[in-house]
Amino acid sequence: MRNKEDYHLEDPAWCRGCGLFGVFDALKRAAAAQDLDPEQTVVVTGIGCHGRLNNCFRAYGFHGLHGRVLPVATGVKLNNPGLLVVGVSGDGDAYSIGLGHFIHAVRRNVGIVYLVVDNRIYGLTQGQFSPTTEMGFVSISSPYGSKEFPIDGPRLALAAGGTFIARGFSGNVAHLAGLFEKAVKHRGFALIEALSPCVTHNKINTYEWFRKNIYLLEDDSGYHPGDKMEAWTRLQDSRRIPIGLIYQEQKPPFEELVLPDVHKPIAREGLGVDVPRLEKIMEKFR
Ligand SMILES: Cc1ncc(C[n+]2csc(CCOP(=O)(O)OP(=O)(O)O)c2C)c(N)n1
Ligand code: SF4
Repeated sequence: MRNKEDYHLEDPAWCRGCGLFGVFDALKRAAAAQDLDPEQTVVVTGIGCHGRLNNCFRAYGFHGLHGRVLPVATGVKLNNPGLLVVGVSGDGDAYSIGLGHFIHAVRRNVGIVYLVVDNRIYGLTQGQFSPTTEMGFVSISSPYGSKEFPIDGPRLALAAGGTFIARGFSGNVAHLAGLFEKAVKHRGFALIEALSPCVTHNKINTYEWFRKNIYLLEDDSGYHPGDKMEAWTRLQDSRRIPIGLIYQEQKPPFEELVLPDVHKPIAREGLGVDVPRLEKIMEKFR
């Protein structure tokens, strides 16, 4: 049985007090609680402060291009569906440059866990506003205050047919770890958005701010994550941010639908792969 420290490769180089420490801790706790095998786990990260997780969390890792976590993670899962594939993005990585991939991975229900660390800012590039930044926020790229209405990842995921939609807070590590454990057990695409302060570039959405504005869905005994309309209503409430498992349903994962086709004959003529022609094309790139 592994313990939390077995997943600790090295100390991360984040700013002191960054919410990413809480995210890292939650990942280690959840991995230890489930005794995850690092050799059967792949963490795919994008470009951003969150991307440093590959350096410090023990598992196979792929630190890819900005915004391209989900195509890589999908490719890994389809090639080796037995692996636990965890994608990690920032709010810029996921909802700005990576937004198209996000919607399609959600609707396809690819069997991966997707952790979006939402600090409502571009951290690595020194504090430009992001798609989740609040209207009016003053930053180096919005000196007169942002004029854009922010988007909400869980709301987008629900509209796109998401099957596991959760939100945690890096200031509540035990709760975030619990969400990660549930996500690992889910069959299909599991989104966890982790609200996470960037203490260096976002002086508005601090630990105190999040604590004041979030509430735990688990505290509400009348809330059931299977009720889509109720999930939608909670996500629409702009005064309070729900934390917890927001919505879950069962649908077949993409890989279970796609992979059996590999062994089937192709029904219509002309749709098969012309291998000699393909090899000729590939030869040009060698
Ligand atoms: C194609 C491309 N466009 C832009 C960049 C510059 N860039 C690097 S990280 C980043 C945003 C980082 O913000 P986020 O994804 O929210 O991650 P954080 O640093 O906050 O964890 C940008 C715009 C890049 N590396 N590649
Ligand atoms: S810049 Fe912000 S997100 Fe990046 S390590 Fe520092 S506090 Fe964390």
